[in-house]
Amino acid sequence: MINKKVEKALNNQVKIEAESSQAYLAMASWAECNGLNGTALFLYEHSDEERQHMLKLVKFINERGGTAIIPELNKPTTAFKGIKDIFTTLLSHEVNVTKEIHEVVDVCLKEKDYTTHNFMQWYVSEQIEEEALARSIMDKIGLIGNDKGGLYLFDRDLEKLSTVAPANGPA
Ligand code: OFO
Repeated sequence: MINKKVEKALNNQVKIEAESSQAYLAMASWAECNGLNGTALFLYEHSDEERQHMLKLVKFINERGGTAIIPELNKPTTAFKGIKDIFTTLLSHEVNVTKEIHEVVDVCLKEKDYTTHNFMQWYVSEQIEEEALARSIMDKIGLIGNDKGGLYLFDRDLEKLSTVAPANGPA
């Protein structure tokens, strides 16, 4: 049977991942409505990834004899000033998620739950990648400044970064 404190920490993380998915979905929709189709595609895909992160936790909790709680979610921000605003929000969100992941790892260690600790290492690595990606996008945005042509190219670049073909729409 899964340790109760670990179960609680994992369920808290379920909510965080679900809220990440909603936050990026709101950003994707905003980008789509504002003619930034590459950015929208990238963010729709990112939203799907966060849902996968959530599902992985739900299944793990249940498989370990715990009960996953499907939570009520806070409403995400839906209005943005532009891509800089979006990706600044995204980066600070990811930094915060990393802190939360580390909290879960901390509970695992305190409770000597090495199985969950091992499971959580996937999330630790994933956060390194997500933060690095968000920082590299912020660097590009810094280079663009107010250049409209640069924004066009940036949007196209993000489309290329997405694995889903634009013609098919997000999976
Ligand atoms: Fe789930 O990795 Fe971002 O938040």
